[in-house]
Amino acid sequence: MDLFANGSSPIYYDDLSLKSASSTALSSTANPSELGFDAVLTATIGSLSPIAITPTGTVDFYEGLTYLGSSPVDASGQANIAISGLGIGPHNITANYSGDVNYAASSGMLVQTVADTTPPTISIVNSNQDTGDGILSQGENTNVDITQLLATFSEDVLDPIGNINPDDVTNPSNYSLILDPAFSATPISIDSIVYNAAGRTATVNLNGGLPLDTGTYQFTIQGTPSIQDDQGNRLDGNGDGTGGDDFTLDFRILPDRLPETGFPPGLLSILPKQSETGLFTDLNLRLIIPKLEKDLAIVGVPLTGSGWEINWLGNNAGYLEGTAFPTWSGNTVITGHVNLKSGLPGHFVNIDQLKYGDQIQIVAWGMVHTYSVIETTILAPTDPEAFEHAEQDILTLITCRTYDLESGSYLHRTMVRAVLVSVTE
Ligand SMILES: [Ca+2]
Ligand SMILES: [Ca+2]
Ligand SMILES: [Ca+2]
Ligand SMILES: [Ca+2]
Repeated sequence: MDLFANGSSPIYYDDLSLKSASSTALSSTANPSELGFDAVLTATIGSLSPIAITPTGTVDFYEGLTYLGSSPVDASGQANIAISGLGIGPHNITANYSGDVNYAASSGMLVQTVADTTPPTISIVNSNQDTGDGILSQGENTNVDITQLLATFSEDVLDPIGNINPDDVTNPSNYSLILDPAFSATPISIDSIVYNAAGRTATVNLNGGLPLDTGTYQFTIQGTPSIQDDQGNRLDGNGDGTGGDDFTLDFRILPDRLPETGFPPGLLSILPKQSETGLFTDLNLRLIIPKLEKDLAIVGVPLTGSGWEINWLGNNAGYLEGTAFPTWSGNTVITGHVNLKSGLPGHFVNIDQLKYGDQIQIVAWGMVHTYSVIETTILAPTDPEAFEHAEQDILTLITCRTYDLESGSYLHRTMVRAVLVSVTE
């Protein structure tokens, strides 16, 4: 007798009577599962037969009437399928076991629920103009003209019609840009937001379309009230997995030009009153140049909307805010006058005499950081080389050179670059 010659009904009935009954139990690795993540469904084929013969055959999986796929029953009597792309809510899943020589067919069911409990995060922020690498990084220093910031979210976020819903991605009050956050905390206008749902990117138009001035900025995207996904999960600004907090990004716009570090030689320069933001901070650090017999206090020169204000530097050496803090890794830029306002030479007048291997020291908190000169060069005032990024501890000294009577300014800058070679007590 050939039971399997065809699928006609009477033979199928005979077939059932000769096989053991099977059962199909369906389970899921995650139920509810998270939107966008796979859950693996397992159909386990069981038997009531006292003789345990491993079932063979295949299992077809359906979501409602939609075929999801098939999988062979393995040596442990199981068939698996990874399901992805299911929308939020409950889904009726059916597993149909084909049966085999020993076992009759059977089916199992499961309600797979998909939920979204993951809050959106900020994947990347870029600027327009672009800083050259497609990202405005945390703590980045740049001198490009920025009129837009572009925030990309990890998932699509709520964008109701209009811009006034407190949770709307296009509501300008969900964003802020603050100039000089530690001192004057001046808000920069957020003009409008354009949201691209496909790219999940909010383009934030700033400052009336004018490029941001030089200075230190903090950009914030609100987690409360919140930019949120369509399930009400609020922005996870700090990326710790829990929503409802702000995203912040600090960056600096540096000047295009190196600072003027000299007054006209031989003339007494009259200074305007020092501005409040231009006040220097005594950093309790000293700059020592043994070859030139210099031992100078280092003061901090704040970065303001008009660049670094160094007119009041006097007999000090000035650390330019925005470059690496002295003795920290990175490129530290320190400036000094070539000519003082009295018209007399300043302390940096002879730094062009420093040669390869000469030493420069920074004394900080009882430690002597010794740097060895690797390069002395003449730069144009707009040359960005002085501010080149460095991973290691680099010290860059700059001052002016070549006073031009006609324009009343210095035509060149002298740059001395040195690398850290030792730290001693
Ligand atoms: Ca979500
Ligand atoms: Ca960048
Ligand atoms: Ca909107
Ligand atoms: Ca968080």
